[in-house]
Parts: sequence; structure tokens; C-alpha cells
Amino acid sequence: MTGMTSSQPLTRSEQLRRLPSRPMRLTPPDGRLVNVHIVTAFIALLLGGIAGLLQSLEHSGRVPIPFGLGYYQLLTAHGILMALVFTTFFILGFFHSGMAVSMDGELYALPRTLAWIGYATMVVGCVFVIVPLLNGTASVLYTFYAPMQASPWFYVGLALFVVGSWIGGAAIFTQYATWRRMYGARTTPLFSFMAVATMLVWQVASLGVAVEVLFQLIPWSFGWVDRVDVLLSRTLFWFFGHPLVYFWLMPAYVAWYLVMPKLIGGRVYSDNLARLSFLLLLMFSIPVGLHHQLQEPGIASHWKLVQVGITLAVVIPSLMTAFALWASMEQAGRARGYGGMFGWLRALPWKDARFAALFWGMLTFIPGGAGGIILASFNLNQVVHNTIFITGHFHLTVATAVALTFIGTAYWLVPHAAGRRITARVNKLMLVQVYTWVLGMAIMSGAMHTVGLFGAPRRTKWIDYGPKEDLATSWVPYQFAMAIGGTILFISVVIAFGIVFHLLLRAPRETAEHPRAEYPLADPPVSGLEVPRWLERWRWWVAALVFLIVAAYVGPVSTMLRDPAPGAKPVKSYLGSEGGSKMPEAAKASTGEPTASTTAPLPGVGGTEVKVQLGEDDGKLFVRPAVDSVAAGKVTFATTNAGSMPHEMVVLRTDIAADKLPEGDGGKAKEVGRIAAVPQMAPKSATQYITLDLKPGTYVLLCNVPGHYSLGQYVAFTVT
Ligand code: HAS
Ligand code: CU
Repeated sequence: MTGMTSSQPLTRSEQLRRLPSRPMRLTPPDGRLVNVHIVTAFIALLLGGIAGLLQSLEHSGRVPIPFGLGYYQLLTAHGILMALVFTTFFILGFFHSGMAVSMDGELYALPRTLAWIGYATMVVGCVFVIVPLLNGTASVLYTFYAPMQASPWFYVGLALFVVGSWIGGAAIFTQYATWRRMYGARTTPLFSFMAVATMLVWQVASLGVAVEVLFQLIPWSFGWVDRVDVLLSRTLFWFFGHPLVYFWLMPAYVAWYLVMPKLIGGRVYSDNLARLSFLLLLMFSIPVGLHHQLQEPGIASHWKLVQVGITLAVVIPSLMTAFALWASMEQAGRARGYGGMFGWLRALPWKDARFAALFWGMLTFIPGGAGGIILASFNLNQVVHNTIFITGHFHLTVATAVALTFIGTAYWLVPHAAGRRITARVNKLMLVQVYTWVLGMAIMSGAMHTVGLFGAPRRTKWIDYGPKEDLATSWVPYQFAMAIGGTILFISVVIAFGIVFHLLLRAPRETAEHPRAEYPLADPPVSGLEVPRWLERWRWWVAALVFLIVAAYVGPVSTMLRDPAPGAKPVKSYLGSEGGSKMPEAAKASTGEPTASTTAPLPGVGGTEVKVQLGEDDGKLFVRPAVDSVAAGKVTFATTNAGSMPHEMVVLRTDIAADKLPEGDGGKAKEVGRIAAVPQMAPKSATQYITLDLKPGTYVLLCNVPGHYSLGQYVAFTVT
């Protein structure tokens, strides 16, 4: 019965039957919608995997990145493709499928149309993102850390992508609302309850990044404003960034709560516990972004404390989940007659790859989550912040617990939606894929965690402070291990990609006696307690969420608005500083220009000597001539690099003010009116002398190592 026909109130036991009476089966139009999403996700997974492989080979120190691609360019591509494109397309595809099967067997017309529009908008957004990524104008790393600046089209693409995901979310909300209007008295199926809670997290969280992109990054990258408030932009980003990780995790929880028990022949352990944990995730996963900014100056420590407190609160629903999952496995095992403390583990279907993928995902989340609790503690965070320990943490959480769960879910969802079957041979290959992933990640993430404790930085191409630097040298074997793990992972990605395409296009079709791959959703518990109505009073929950956000954010953000730090000019740093064909070179003396030398000119030969110091003071870069003007004639600049990074000195004769030079390529200023240059000097290297015949006029002395001009390394110089 569908409930539409009966107007009498439902009996208690009817209310408890929350599953549709029809077999769970996607209709062909819904199947197409779902598979288009999943296939897009897997294409992103493959491309992101290639980027990851090249990065980790670079880290081995033996295989440089080919094709003139830059490390930071690949790192940005890897982050965007894996963490945004793969996850979001997968999640929406999975959710549309579950909304269809658990609510009346198919998507209603409006939600289906919205889902397609959302999909198309996201694809257009991706194209806008990919073009600047490929041409090297968006190597800003995944977390959009202003003042690193990308091409404005990159941000426009991201904004479109987010808007597309909102339209996809609207599809889920309208399916839910329509169903609720029709079946008011019935308890909402657990799947749709969870999908709605997850999309609410996404909806609220992405408002933060939307504000950052629309009001800060887009105007600044188009050049309509020239400075950006870095602290505010990071705070808005992390308002989004932490709930983002729960937007990835909650769909994995859907599979763990609902699919895993079905695969082991059990039931959902507790329907109400599952719902409550999702509500707690909705409320507590947003007001916690400051735990990513614990080392950020400019935010008072009491606000950090408040948000760390809420961070520990958001751990609770995960611990509830761990309890419930363990319990449903133990129940199913014992029901099959296996006893003992851990004997019931033997009853689990280890040879079923759909289960193995979920199980290893869950198991990995135990150390992954424990690592998160370590990171949330201020003192421990100080030890590992910005080290590759963090990268190790999220390769356990998102890149294994979540990614492996999504892959394992695709293994039944894709053939189900395509009307095909899973054969024993493919199941074996899936097992190979699951175990190669676990092995590769154990090596890679293990090495990252360990070497992070020794201080190895994250987001860094290669660091070698020279042969005598014992600390940096001690990182090398771990970097090599990361490359081995990364290579195994890449093999696993390729297998997963192959399996998904096989299941979509080649696997045997369903027949009368061999049905298609099952859509495995577990039944609610037998002795189900009624689901209290207040669990679904979304207005209350959203109001509570708004209250928490206000309590956690209004304080620190109003301080930032009242007392803004001086804005930062754009830095397009890494484009030029890593080698490769697209990378502009640091200044070299050009033919016809005077050259610098370490030999001082003899007295009387070099004219007036002007000592110039290059360097940096408390992070501020400078060019510091001993005098700011000199009489026309022969002048020798005696240049020293007193800093701790390489610098150079370019001499321009120009009427343009020193701070107004036009922008050149790759984070450099345009060298208008250049007359000479002292090429890059290593820190503390020998003084370089360059003798020039200077005419009266205004000059600019600057360091044009990419990014240094925009960090203020220039000075005006007058010749009278
Ligand atoms: Fe995190 C940084 C804290 C969870 C992802 N995190 C990151 C970044 C990412 C990320 C991507 O406080 C880097 C961002 C960047 O680029 O800078 N994280 C936490 C905490 C949790 C946590 C407290 N993180 C996640 C999840 C992620 C994720 C989930 C992705 C999906 N994280 C941090 C902090 C930082 C951070 C700091 C910033 C560090 C810095 O300095 O930059 C918690 O919510 C975790 C709670 C989870 C548990 C585990 C429960 C276990 C379960 C499995 C049960 C399995 C069973 C199997 C029962 C307590 C549910 C049975 C087994 C048998 C043997 C039978
Ligand atoms: Cu976080």
C-alpha cells in the first residue's frame, strides 16, 4: 500500500513500516540521472589520481613532474578534483538514488528536473575551473588561501559549481517536501531523513564560501579592489571548510548505517539513534571552523576555546555512530551463532567486496578520527599545524573512510542503475581494489603522520636545505615511502575506474532468473520505538544551529570587521618559482647590459659606491640602498643579500612610481625601462658589484623574484 489511498490514520505497526512496499528499484530515467553523476565523479577520481601520482613521484626526489606542469598546479588540481568534484557529484548521485527508492520508488517530476539543472550547472562550473588550472593561472592550492590569487574565472567557476550543488540540494528538499505533504502521518524513511540533514549542512556551510568568493575573491581578482582582508577570508573559508568534511562524511555514514547492516544480513541497530546523531552533526559541525585557525594571529584565544569545545561536541555523534555500527555487526554475527568476544567477526561476509569496502572505510576512520581529536587540541596542534601530519589525517578520513565507502557504494549502485549484474569475477577484482587501497594508504598516510611529527611541511614540493641539514635529510626515506604508497593507490584508482566502467557498459544485463545488482538498504529494527515527531521539526533545529553559529562567530567576526588588518595585495607566488616550461625565469643579465661581479672595481674606476641591502625583516621584504639619491655619472651598486631567501636586484629607469609598476607574468612586475640587473643571489652570498652610467631621472630598484615585488621589495631611487 502506498498510503495515498487510505484516509484512516495509520496503525502503529504500519507507521513502523517505513520502507516502501515496492521492491527498491530505480526507474530507467532515475537510473540515468544517477549514473551520469557517478560517472562524472569517477572521471574526476581518475584525473585527480593522475595528479596525485605525479605529486608523490616528485616527492620521491627521483621522478620530476613532466610536461611542464607545476607541482602547485597539480596540487590544486588534485584537491579540487578529489575533494570537490569527485565527492559532490558522487554524493548528489547517491542521494538522488536513495530519495527515489525510499520515497515512492521514483523522483517526482520537479525534483528530477532540478537535479538535471543542478548537474549541468556544476559541469559548466567545472569547465571554468579547469581552464585556468591548466594554463597555470590558478595554482592557489585547495584552500583558496588569500592573498594567493587565481584568475577570476577560477572563482567564477567555483561559484557556479556551488550554485549547481544548491540546485541539486533543492531537488532533494522538494522530493522530501512533496512526499511529506502526501504521507504526512508516516515516518520519513531513514535514508531521506539523513539526506535532508546532510544537504542542510552543505546549504548553510556553503554560504560562508559564497560570501568569501562573491564579496572578496571575485572583486579582488578582477582588480576592482586591490586588497583583500586575509583573516576574514580565511575565517569565511573555514566556516565552510569544516562542515565540508562532514558533508563528505555524512553520506558515508548513510552507507554505514543503512547499507552495511543489509549486506551482513542484519537490521539497522537503532533508527532513532541514527537520526539523533545526524541532527547533532547538523548542529555542531558548523560553528567549529576556528579549529583550523588555531595558529592564526588576530583571533582571540577565548573564541578558539569556544569552537574547540564545540569541536569536541561534534565528536559525540561519531562516537554514537561507532557504537551503533559495532553493535549491528555484533548482533548479526551472534544471530548466526558465533560467540566469544570477537568470534562474531567470523560471521561477516569478508568475501563480499561491497562489505569489505565499507568495513575498511569504517576501520580507517578510527585512527582518522583519533587524529582529528589530537589536532583539535591547541598545544598538539602547535606541533603539527602545517606539517604533512595534517595531510596524513585527511588521507585517512576523506581519502579512505569516505572515498573507499563511495567506491564500494558505486560497485552496487552503478550496475543497479544500469540494470546489470555483478559477477563473481568482478567481485574478486573489487576485493583487489579495496585491499590495494588499504595497503597503499597505510604506507602513504603512515609515512605522512610520522614525518609530520619530525616537522616535514605540507604543500611543499621538495625541501632540501643542503647536505648538512640533518633534519631535512631525515625526511627523505619517508618521502620515498609516500611515493611507493601513492603509486599503489594510483593502481587502485585505475582498477576502480575500470570496474565502474565495466559495470556500466559491459557487465551482463539482468535476466528473469538473474536479477540486477540489489539496492541494499536495511530494514528498521524489529522492536522499533516510534520515531518522535520532534526529530523532524527542522525549523527548530535550524534555529538552534543559527543560535550556535551566532554564539561562535559573531564575536570574532565583528572584531575583524571593526579592526580590519591592512588588506593584502595579490601574490601569484608559486607560478614562477618552481621551474618547468611555463615558468618565467628569475632575472638574468641580458645581452648588452652591464654585468655584476663579485670583484670590487678599483678605486676611481667605479665612480660613486652605493651599498644596497636586500633581505627581509619580520617577513617584510626590502631593497635598502644606503642613500636614496646620487649625482649623475658612474655609480657602483655594491649589493648584498642579507636575508634568508634568494633575492635579485633589477634597476629600472622609469617615471612610474615605485609602487605602481604594471603586473607582469607569473607574479613578477613588468620591468619597464630596465637598464641592468644583479641576478639572483643566495642568502649571505658574496657582495655583487655592478657599475652603471646613470643619467639624471627617477629610478626603481626592485627584486623581481616572483611574488617579491608584490610583497613590497622595491624602492624609489633618484639621480640628480
Ligand atoms: Fe579533520 C584538518 C579535527 C574529522 C578532514 N580534517 C582536516 C583537513 C581535512 C580534514 C581535509 O582540530 C585539512 C584541511 C586543510 O587543508 O587544512 N577532524 C578533526 C576532528 C574530527 C575530524 C576533531 N576531518 C574529519 C573528517 C574529515 C576530516 C571526518 C573528512 C571526511 N581536522 C581537525 C583539525 C584540523 C583538521 C583540528 C586542522 C589541523 C590544522 O592544524 O590544520 C572528528 O570529527 C573526528 C571524530 C571521529 C571519531 C571516529 C569515530 C569512528 C567511527 C568508525 C567506527 C568503526 C567501527 C568499525 C565501529 C571519533 C565512526 C568496527 C571495527 C571493528 C574492528 C569491528
Ligand atoms: Cu575541521
